[in-house]
Amino acid sequence: MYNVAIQEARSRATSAFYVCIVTKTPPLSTKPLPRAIATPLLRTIPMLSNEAATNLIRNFDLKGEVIDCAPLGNGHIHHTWLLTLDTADRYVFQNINTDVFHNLDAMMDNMNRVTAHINSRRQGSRRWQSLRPQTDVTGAPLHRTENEDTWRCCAFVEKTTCHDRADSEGVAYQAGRGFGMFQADLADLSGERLHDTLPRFHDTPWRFASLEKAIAHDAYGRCANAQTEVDFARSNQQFASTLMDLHAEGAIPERVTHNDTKINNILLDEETNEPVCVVDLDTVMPGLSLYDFGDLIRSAAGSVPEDHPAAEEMHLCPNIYTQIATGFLDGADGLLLPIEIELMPFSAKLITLEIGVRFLTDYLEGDHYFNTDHEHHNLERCRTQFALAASIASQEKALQAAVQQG
Ligand code: GN1
Ligand code: MG
Repeated sequence: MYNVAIQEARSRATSAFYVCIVTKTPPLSTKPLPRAIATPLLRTIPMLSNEAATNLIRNFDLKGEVIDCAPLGNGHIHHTWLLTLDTADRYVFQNINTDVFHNLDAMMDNMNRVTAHINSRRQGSRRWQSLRPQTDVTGAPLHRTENEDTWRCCAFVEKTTCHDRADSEGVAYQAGRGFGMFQADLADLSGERLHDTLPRFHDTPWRFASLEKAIAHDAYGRCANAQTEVDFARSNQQFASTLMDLHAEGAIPERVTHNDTKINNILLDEETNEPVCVVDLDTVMPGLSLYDFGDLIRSAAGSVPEDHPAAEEMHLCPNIYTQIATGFLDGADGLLLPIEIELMPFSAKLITLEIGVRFLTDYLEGDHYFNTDHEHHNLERCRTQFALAASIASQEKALQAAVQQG
């Protein structure tokens, strides 16, 4: 009975998805976009004045004066700065997006437990470590300013780099290995189950249901721009629940996972590319390993960036896929079950589809969730994601074979 369920799910996950995504979906649109009829929210990176930066370091009780303050990274949710002090110490300050994260205590509780656990295992001269969150002058893990901004501070991890995509096979392997190590390290985290900081975060069927609501409301009159993408999403909806069903049937375990494993969320040693530290820990919570693996492929192994305006140039780079998968399995060190290993290519296309659906939903809802910097930014992102999902689907069998042979 159990095995039959797994077999059915496997065939749903592989051949059925494959057939549908490759042959039944309409071609992805490349036509130019008209202007929207309502004006949605366009958010730009706010400035951080010298005075505000100085107040921040005082409130986190850091010694010295700020000599440089620069925006850091490409996150879509928080705004992040790197502050350099005249002591030569550098700190990362993040202005937390409290529209997205409501339960800040839960978020910081998870983060403190996870970072302490990984740091407690640090051995000898190995650089592998976790973030070191600083408390503010009152001992609180976040600092709230007079104008209600919420800030977090961590020491910058020196002599590291991060990559927006895997620009070499070596980087791909090491990024995969680092995220695998992260899961392996957390496999024996003791104590209560971590908080669900963003409930239903990787509930793919719920993401599809949210898209349907956005289509029904069409509050910004944008649906007409996105009919091809809406059709594409709908034609792949039946596969959305595959991983969740397997989990519900007991075939895939819940673990402590990162849930936002973009390749730029891992810092690699600037000389050797060895993994050093996984960052952006707000979404660390109970989850499925395959969503972490899949999201790493989505962000790292595409031929062009997520924001690339010409979606037809997006495809999966199979050599990068193979390196990431090999690294992930090496880092996870036997943690993954055979069924999880088999579903690795499927998870990559599923999460790519899921994130595409989220971009499309946000586009239809007027760009209230992801930071955007031009009018059709979220639709462009959706198009690259759907093109990537289709490309993964077309290579799925070969990807499976490559990792199993390797
Ligand atoms: C967001 O903020 P950032 O870039 O780390 C989002 C992820 C998406 C990603 C798409 C909390 O991550 O889920 O995959 O954008 N994070 C949240 O690039 O929603
Ligand atoms: Mg993030």
